[in-house]
Amino acid sequence: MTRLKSDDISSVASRITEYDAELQRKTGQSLSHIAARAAGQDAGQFDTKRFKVAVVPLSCGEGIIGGFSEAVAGIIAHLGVEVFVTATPDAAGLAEAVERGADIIFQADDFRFVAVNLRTGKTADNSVATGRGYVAALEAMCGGLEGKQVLLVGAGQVGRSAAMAMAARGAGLSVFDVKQNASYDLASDVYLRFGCRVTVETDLDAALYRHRIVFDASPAEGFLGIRHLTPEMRIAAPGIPLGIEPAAWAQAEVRTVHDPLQLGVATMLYEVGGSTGQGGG
Ligand code: PYL
Repeated sequence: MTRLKSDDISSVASRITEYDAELQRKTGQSLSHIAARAAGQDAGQFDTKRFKVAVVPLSCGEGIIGGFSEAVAGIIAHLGVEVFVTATPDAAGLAEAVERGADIIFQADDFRFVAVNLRTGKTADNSVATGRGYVAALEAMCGGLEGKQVLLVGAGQVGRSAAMAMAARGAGLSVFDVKQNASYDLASDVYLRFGCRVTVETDLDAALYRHRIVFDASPAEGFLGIRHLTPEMRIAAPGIPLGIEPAAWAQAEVRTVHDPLQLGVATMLYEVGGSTGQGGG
């Protein structure tokens, strides 16, 4: 998992309204609707007033990322839920969150970013939620994924979550990973769970010419260029850094969903806040 930098997230809270408007232009749906659907919830049934959320900074490992907790809180506030960042980090922050009446806690160390519902015990993992959230956004952007062929780049935690969510929606999958056995492992897991065959790609450049829908769940930079772009291409790109080369971004942006935290955090909130539906790692 690539570690975010302060610069990646410095404008997330201040630009969240513009971000949501852009998302609606690209997908026809708002962040709350996409995240609710990704979490198996009905946005209309989700009572945002029921919850108080605490974001607790963690100083372990490489330490606190400036602005990270505030970015997470900004996304949650935008969704209409009461939220605060604890004044203290770590164990003191956990105690502060509980003492101030938090129902749900968000916290991230260098290995996992999780949400925990203290009332129900439900948990959500950012990698799993990000895969699901981006699939819901891609589905909205493409008018459905049933019977459509998608090239998944990256068979890591996010890519795996996305593969399962796309297979569940009836999409045809091709997968490329620099570690070929990761592709074959994912292909066999998808076949075991859904009975559908996944094509393992070994030449990424050639695969990009043959696919109109791309899910970039890799930390690779700039592998998708202008030469690959076509007017009907649709791209979901949770991967940081962006897999689309800078020269292609101007042309690709209108058909690409890409953000450092928004879709994943929103989906986590609906997963742990929801009454039914799946959550967890
Ligand atoms: C959750 C993000 C998404 C992509 N990479 C993940 C990452 O950067 N993880 C590290 C998060 C560290 C947060 C730090 C803090 O500010 O509380 N412990």
